[in-house]
Amino acid sequence: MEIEVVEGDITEQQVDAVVNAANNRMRGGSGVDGAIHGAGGPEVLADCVRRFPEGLATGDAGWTTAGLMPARWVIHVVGPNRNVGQTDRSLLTSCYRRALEVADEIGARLVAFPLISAGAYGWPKDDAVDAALETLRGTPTQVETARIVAFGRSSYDLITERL
Ligand code: AR6
Repeated sequence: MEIEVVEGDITEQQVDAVVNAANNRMRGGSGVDGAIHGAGGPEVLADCVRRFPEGLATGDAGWTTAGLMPARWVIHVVGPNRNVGQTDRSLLTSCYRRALEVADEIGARLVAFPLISAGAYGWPKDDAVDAALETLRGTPTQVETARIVAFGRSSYDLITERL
């Protein structure tokens, strides 16, 4: 699998699936989650309610429609929230591994990822990048390209430096 980095907004990516940094309730939020629900429109939330009536566990992944976005699917993951003491790194790497498994289930070959847990959930950015890169590299998958979408120049520089 190829790993590429772009600077931009994940909702605008012309990919098969975009990964959402969601929360356990799976009913929207701020950051990437807010942007995805905003750009995808109400179909995304309706599909979340339909497919995830009980929400989603931390470290797990599941898909919905991408609604009005150029992508076909959203793969929602729930990263660990450092701000409430969820410091278990395997919950973060699990998000990337499970996202690739879900991508394989739906047949997505080009998948865009944000830096899971690196915003509201307070994971240190350099380790969030390392966790992403090592898990994307180490997980067998049919996904051909993982595109990490850096939100801003400093994130882009950090990711390319560690790639
Ligand atoms: N495109 C790409 N990356 C983005 C975008 C965007 N449009 N917007 C923000 N980022 P966060 P988390 C970057 O907070 O830490 C929500 O309320 C951002 O700069 O979106 O996993 C959810 O509902 C950061 O580097 O996700 C949850 O409650 C990274 O994406 C909670 O926040 C992740 O930031 C999840 O927190």
